[in-house]
Amino acid sequence: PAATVLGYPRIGPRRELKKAIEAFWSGRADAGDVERTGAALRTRTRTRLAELGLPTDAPAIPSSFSFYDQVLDAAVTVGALPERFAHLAPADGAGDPGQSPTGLDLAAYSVLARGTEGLAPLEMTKWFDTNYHYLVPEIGPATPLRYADDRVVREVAEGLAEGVATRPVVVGPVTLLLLSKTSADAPDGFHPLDRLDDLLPVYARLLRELAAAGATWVQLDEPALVSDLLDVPAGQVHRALERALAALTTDLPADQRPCVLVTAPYGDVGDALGVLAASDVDAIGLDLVRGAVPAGPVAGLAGKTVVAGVVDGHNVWRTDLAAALDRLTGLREALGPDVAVTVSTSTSLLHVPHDVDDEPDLDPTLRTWLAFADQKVREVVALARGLTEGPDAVADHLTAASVAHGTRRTADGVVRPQVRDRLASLTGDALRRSDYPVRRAAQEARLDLPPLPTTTIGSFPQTAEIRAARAAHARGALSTADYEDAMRAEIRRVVALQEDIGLDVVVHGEAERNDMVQYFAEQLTGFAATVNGWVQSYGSRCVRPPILWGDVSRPAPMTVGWSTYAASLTTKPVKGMLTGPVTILAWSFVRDDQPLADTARQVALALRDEIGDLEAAGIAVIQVDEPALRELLPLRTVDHPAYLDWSVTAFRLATSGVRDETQVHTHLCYSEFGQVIGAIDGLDADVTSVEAARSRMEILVDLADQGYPRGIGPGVYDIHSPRVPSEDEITSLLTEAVRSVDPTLLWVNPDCGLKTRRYEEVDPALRHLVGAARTVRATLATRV
Ligand code: THG
Ligand code: ZN
Repeated sequence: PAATVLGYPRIGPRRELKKAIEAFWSGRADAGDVERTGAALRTRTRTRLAELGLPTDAPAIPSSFSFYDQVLDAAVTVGALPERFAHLAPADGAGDPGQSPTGLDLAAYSVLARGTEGLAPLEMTKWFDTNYHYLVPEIGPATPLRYADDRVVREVAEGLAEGVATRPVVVGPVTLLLLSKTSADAPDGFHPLDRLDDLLPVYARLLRELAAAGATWVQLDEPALVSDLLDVPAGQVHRALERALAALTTDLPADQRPCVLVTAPYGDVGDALGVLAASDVDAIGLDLVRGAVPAGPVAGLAGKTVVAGVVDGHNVWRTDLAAALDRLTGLREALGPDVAVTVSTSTSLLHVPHDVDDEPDLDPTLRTWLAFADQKVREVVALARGLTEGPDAVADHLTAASVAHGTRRTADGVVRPQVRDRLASLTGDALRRSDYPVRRAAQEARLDLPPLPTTTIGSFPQTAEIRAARAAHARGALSTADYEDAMRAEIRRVVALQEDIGLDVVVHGEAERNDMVQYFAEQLTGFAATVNGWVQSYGSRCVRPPILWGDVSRPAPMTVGWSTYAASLTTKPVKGMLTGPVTILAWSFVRDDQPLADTARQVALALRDEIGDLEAAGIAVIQVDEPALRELLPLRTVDHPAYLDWSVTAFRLATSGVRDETQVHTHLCYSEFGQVIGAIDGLDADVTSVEAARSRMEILVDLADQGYPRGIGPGVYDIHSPRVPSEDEITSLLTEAVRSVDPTLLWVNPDCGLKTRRYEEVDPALRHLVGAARTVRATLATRV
């Protein structure tokens, strides 16, 4: 076909899938209800994509549904159940040749994703540089690999029965293995990629089954090709890719397999393009938003199709269609007449909301600058027509897009001279505080904390009452005064609880925050909020990223009232809580008309103002969270120095305006710190808390090895699990910690915010944490 998209949102325009599956988990619905909701959403997707202009007789419409996650689905399709879940596998001989395996039922599938009492779920981690999270398959030498679930095949048949030829989308074999972790029982030196030769026959079988069901194309997503961050050298990845593609194309009779499209979304395909071109695949999907258009002919491409991802699947801006058409024409010329070009999105549309026209409250001008999933489908259709019939055939589309881009360049608020002038007038001094020893002495004198001070990361449980009050306020059923009263009552409760538990540095608990980015976006200029703009973050959980469209400034204080109210209730230091510039960018749809670094500096300056006001109001400890510092790390190592430079600069710009005696904390989530450990030092925060409970404090060894000189709070309570750690357990973690870190630099805290936990867990866990700190403190005293 001339146009396609690599994938479409699965959650539904009103989060129908989320509601259905959560109803199933809570026992309010049965699996049949969820299956019916899934089927209805798939029908809607096919119909909608056809209405938007994708043909129904060519495989332009992707079949990219999932109840939870596409990586989990691929693992389930190939039967890769970790040993601890083996009892969930259907024992009916499924997977025998000729028999169609029915795979896991929804309950078993949910157990892999969510675990049960005593059975840990698959780990979850970031999907490339997005705010989507996938489940990490576990593969060892003995993990079963067999064709075990025909759901993808049934969905092809389902489409055909409704008259729509779809292109099933499956995570490719190389990416599946590269994203898997080695199962715990594997011998040293084993890597999941060692199982490639066992996996390929399973994919080959899947391809044969798809062909038999009527699929003429299949899409294998291989985003691992664009990343240097996976632990296998590129040469080895390319050899694996060669073998995989040979097994799935060359070695299969053409009448027994669909045509194969291999995609490389999220970045520049780099040298892997040569491997793809030299193989017998039928089509190659390139991300031309992040990656470059090949400069000239590529050996081996003749006779193949390049699926040109010129429409950004990962952001919400309307495409400059004339510019995109120029790139497409350039691509066609570079590749020559023997290579077909299909117009597409750079990535799946999973990362954007469904439909701009479903946003009643958006500013009408801003709306014309945007394209959500449905609008992007129309864009690829128009571009495809422009490419085949010439620009005149789509002149209206090109004009409308360029008019929108024109108004965007000059609209009020896109450029705010005051913001630009202030940034331009800053000098290097704005990024520097006094030397740490000087600050440390001033802070110790002011705060007078015991050794191993205890604190939390900031948020306390968001109870049903808090959510209900926020919802009532949003729909006008609760006045602002009453809402604020309710929040103050919550703060009183949370502060009293912390005093009772004996925490040394207390927080106000963040009851008033819906989300750690949305809350700030609502109060800064340059951001817009959506009503229905939900995007899947993991499983049934969604976020509504704000749209950062203009220059950012802070009209009024955002958090000072809540923090000072908390401070008025206690004699202990209260920690002010802010979200850092990198995280605000990472979890928003960010303007694409200037470098991220410039946008980050604007956000940083607004935060600097807030921090100044908190300090002036007497708040002595201020935490600026950067949980997404690792998330925005570029997938290519050559891009790391520039990223680490601007991200660290933004954080320092936000935090360096305070006096010596004001203590700046930061918090970073997610365990793989290797690549950002230098940045942690560069942030120059007085205290850094990190996730460490699950990795037994490994990061402390790394930080100690590089002589990290400032305060560090390794999380000693894993808040991602409902389990309450015992006091002994925390004591043992802390005892380990004081061995690798100077105890005078050590803080004691959970490893992340508590908002997703319940008080029944948090209350005892924090008491154990304080008890453990006291125990280890006593051993330090006797040692001195
Ligand atoms: N905020 C944003 N992005 C994030 C996180 C966040 N990305 C990483 C991590 N945290 C993802 N975790 C979550 C955890 C919970 C939810 C979403 C992402 C969640 N969402 C509610 C839901 O789907 O029901 C909706 C929340 C709401 O009502 O606003 O629970 O913290 N931006
Ligand atoms: Zn965290």
